[in-house]
Amino acid sequence: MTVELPSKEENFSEWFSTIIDVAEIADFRYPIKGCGIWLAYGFKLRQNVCKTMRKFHDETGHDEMLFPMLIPEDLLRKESDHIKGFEDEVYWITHGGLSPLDVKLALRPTSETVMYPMYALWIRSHADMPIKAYQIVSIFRYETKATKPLIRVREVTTFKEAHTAHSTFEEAEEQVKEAISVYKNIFDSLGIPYLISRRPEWDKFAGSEYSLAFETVVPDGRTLQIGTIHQLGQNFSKAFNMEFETKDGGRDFAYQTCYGISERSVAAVIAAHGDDQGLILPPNVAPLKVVIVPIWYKGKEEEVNEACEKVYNILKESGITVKLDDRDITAGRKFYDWELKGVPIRIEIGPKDVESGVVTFVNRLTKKKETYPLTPTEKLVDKIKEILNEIQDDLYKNAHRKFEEKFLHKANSLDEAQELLEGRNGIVMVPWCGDDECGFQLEDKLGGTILGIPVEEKVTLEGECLTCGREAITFVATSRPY
Ligand code: P5A
Ligand code: ZN
Repeated sequence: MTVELPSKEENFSEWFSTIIDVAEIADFRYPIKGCGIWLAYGFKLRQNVCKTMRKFHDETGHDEMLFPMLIPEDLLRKESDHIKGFEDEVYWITHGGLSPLDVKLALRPTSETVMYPMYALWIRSHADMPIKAYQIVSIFRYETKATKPLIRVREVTTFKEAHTAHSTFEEAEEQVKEAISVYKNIFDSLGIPYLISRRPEWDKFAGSEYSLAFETVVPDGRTLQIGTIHQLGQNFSKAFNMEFETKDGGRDFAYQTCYGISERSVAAVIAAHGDDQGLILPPNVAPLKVVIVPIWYKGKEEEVNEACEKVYNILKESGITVKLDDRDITAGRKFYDWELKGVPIRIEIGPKDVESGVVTFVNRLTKKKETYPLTPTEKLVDKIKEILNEIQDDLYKNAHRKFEEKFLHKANSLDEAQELLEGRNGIVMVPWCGDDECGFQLEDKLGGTILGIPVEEKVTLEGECLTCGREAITFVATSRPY
């Protein structure tokens, strides 16, 4: 059965839910809201995104570890701002079998309070630092806003959280910078455009000194926060008694940072690159880079199959993930399926190709068809790698062009800003005096959210605070977020 996809540009939300289902990414019919199943194809995509996260963390000296999922109530309550921020989102375990537990156990909503008591045991002197650990695990948040597959879930199954400890504040500041560059590398290799901003005071991570957020924009013009980085200062280290001997023999508490990314990053890949025929997956993370479809004609099946198998083996040996689709259904149906699943290159081989010693490529992004000689095989492999690189680059460029041209705006008046947000135009920068109260009023008037002060965007400043009319000290990014 084939389905007509909703238009991605005109009805993104519908398109997204449909594609998750028909491209076999995930199934969210499980009877607990916000909990879903990664299907085989989606799981492979997720694994590849995790691989990308691991690569950039590992190569900057982060160590992958694994900590418990349960938090005793007293530990979760140790840092007072932290628990205030998470209180309404925690799932509690109250019983072991039929017996009530002496101490309630929380399912981790994030792992600061799991990891830091252990850090306190590990850190005796400045020489024990830095600690740079991460894990990719499930966390649980009883989200009150409407849940949405991969975007807002209650079991976050792909929570990459990194937690660091340092002997000076300056080192922790350097770590924030490294985290920014790790996250840039991750999102860049997924081809996802982003704006980095410093969250306003009232919206920083519970227990942090300040928070930075990466935001992307999906086709309906709403922003999606795809990652955050937090300077924790000494808030947790004091609460967890992470005291150490300094270089000059004194005592101090560790300086910390943490940063996280979830399956929203997979949602962002899907949102950034698909079209009305389905997904278009960046070759860097596509579960299959190439699919081979035999074009059978009566009496010519054998030679077509032979050529298909030959190409399949050549690609497999050269390390390109490839599938030979020999299902007994029409070739047209196969084209449809693999377009839906976003496989970057389709190779078609029919009797005519066999006769002329060529294969036919179809590029999923440009839909361009091209033939290329089957031999010498090294050249064929090089050609395929070249097309994969082209697709990777084009996806990056297209997504970034669209982001910059369509979704980044500046407004100097309330009307202008309102109109832009109303029209679902992504991120709108407006002048702001820096006062919290003005910020709240601005959010009310705009019917939007202040994301924060852009960290790297160079916006020249002219204008008055849209709420109070005083001279603005900065531009803030505003949007309608998911
Ligand atoms: C940083 C890692 C933290 O929890 N503690 C450890 C810090 N930050 S955060 O901003 O609360 O979460 C990090 C990112 O996780 C994604 N995320 C979610 N994704 C899907 N469903 C959810 N319910 C959910 N909650 C958070 C966001 O991308 C967020 O930026
Ligand atoms: Zn103001």
